[in-house]
Amino acid sequence: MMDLDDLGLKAHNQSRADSHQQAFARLADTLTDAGADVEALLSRIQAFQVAIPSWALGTGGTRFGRFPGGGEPRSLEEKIADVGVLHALNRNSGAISLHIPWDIPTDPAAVRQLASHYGLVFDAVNSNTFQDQPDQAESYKFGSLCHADPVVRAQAVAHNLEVIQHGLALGSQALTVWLADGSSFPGQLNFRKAFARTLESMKEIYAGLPSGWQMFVEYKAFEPNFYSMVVQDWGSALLFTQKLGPQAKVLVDLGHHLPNANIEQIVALLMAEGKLGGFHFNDSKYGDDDLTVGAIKPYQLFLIFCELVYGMQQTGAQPLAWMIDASHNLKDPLEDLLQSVEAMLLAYAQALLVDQAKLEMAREANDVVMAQELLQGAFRTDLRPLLAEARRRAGGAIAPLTAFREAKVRAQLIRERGHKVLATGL
Ligand SMILES: [Mn+2]
Repeated sequence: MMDLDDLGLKAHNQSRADSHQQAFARLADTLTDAGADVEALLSRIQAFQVAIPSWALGTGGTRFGRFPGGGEPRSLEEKIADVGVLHALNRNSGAISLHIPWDIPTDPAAVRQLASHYGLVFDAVNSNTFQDQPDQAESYKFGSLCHADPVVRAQAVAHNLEVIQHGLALGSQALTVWLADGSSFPGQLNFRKAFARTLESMKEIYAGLPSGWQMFVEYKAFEPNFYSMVVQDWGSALLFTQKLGPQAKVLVDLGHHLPNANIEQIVALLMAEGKLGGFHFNDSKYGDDDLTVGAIKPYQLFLIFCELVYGMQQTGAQPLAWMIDASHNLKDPLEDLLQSVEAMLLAYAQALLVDQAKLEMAREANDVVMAQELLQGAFRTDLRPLLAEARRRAGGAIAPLTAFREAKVRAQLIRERGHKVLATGL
């Protein structure tokens, strides 16, 4: 296992101390002059923790091919170590989200201990009824929770209940259910029956939720089914969660909408209903592209965070589960995750900067120009020195990506794990 002392964070921060302090002091002056509370911003940034999914630590594939990088984690323990490295660098990656059965812990107590050694907790656990496992009796080819055959539905329900048990052993408090169920051809599926069967199955899962747990229902407009998905949009997800009960919430994945959907408006309404539970961050240009957060549409990301910040102010801090859900073929997965977390933190900090009182006045006065000025003024403020200061104070790196490269982390991992390894699960 990689020793976190090998990251050389002290030397990294010392070599950048002067230029960082100058940049931060300049920014802090500007923000203070504009009426912002810099210390309050710093503590809110430090408190923001993003869950890293266990499946994002290897090089993702496409339907056409996969080009693995070296040193990918070969076990759950190595995945935890990788997230530990990320968290040591940026201090904002303090949670890990597991996919069952890809990451079944054989010794939960030891796994928990290892995670806490790195300062990590276990976020939502994810069930998987979108592919068949070698040892399973029934196939999910024609659906899982919606399947016409009650025996298949029962198997899918039992799997979800088993996932909850794994999560309990690790200290998780939420189950995320994403279904590939749907149809690819008109006439294939009775929409109403598919919905009703799925609801009955979900009720059985919901009944098995421990107290204090939440069940997140994740929707997706299309793929892998290309005519209809049983949980196709936030409307159907909201219907399911309303029928299930207060422990059921909707999970928004940024890549799961039809093109040009106004995601920030969806977020606003779900929060107003108290029904937003979790978030999967990624970025996309066409569909569920699973690209690095903020890589394509950083302004949309900012507008979404504006609604999240406003919603949290209005309804009290709803404990939302923030997670990255991205995977692609090109970058070092750990560098990619550092970029994603940074993009989220930047959008969050910029959203915190928006003067909500002035914005509301502009809206009430129909001052469209001023409303835009207020939003874009925050979006165009370079808050990177603020993030760096938050990290430095929390014991992380002033520049995580640079520190990662300076410490030659990937080379160390390749020496330890080898060149031709495949991360388990993908
Ligand atoms: Mn997702």
